Amino acid sequence: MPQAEPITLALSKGRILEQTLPLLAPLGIEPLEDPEKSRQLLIPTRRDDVRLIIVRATDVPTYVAYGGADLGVAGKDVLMEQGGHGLYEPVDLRIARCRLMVAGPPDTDLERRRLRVATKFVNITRRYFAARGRQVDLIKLYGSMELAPMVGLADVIVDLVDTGNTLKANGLAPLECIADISARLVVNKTSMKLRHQALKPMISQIAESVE
Ligand code: PRT
Ligand code: MG
Repeated sequence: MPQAEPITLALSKGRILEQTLPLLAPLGIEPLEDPEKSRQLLIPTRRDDVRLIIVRATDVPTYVAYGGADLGVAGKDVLMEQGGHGLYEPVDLRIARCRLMVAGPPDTDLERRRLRVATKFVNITRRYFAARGRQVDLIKLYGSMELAPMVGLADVIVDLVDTGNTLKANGLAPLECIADISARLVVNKTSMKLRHQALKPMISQIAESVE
């Protein structure tokens, strides 16, 4: 009998990988090479029915939604920003936790007209301020958001905050919390139907690892 395609799980390097592997170990899902060091992006595990793929954090929902992976781990920030279309989100893994915040110089008047907001989270930011009836000018950045207020590019930023050290080092303060963030297990909707027998127990076991 031909062996079924292995179940493919999409992860991103860094804190997601680091904090997800301990949740997978009890299921026997342990990479055969160090994904953090390997140049290979498709990594076999101790289970021959499961393999990992290593992609950019922001690409995880795309791989899973289009079936390039059956499962993945993505930050709630990424899912909120992109919309999470075509995905089930069955488990809050409670890892890679942080907060999505409005931050700026401590004396910032958030009610000022046409507040200039620099962020990579343009969709979340637009929705957040629109829901409060505040008109803002959005400036899309891809990184180093903390710099924008210091050089006058923006009044405030919307970014992820964990310890707050990055903000503080750049003379900024947290001003408002938009959302508490953690990583979620995401599942392709078609896989969930067609590979239910294999995926259902795996999802339950991962959920148990979280407890
Ligand atoms: O780094 P790269 O551009 O390749 O991708 P990425 O930044 O999307 O990946 P990664 O691994 O940095 O983040 C993956 C996910 O981890 C995010 O989508 C979040 O869900 C989650 N996460 C948790 C964080 C943080 N905590 C976090 N602190 N992501 C980023 N940060 C950054 C933040 O942007 C800021 O620059 O850390 C800095 C703030 O940290 P503190 O501790 O100084 O407040
Ligand atoms: Mg990063």
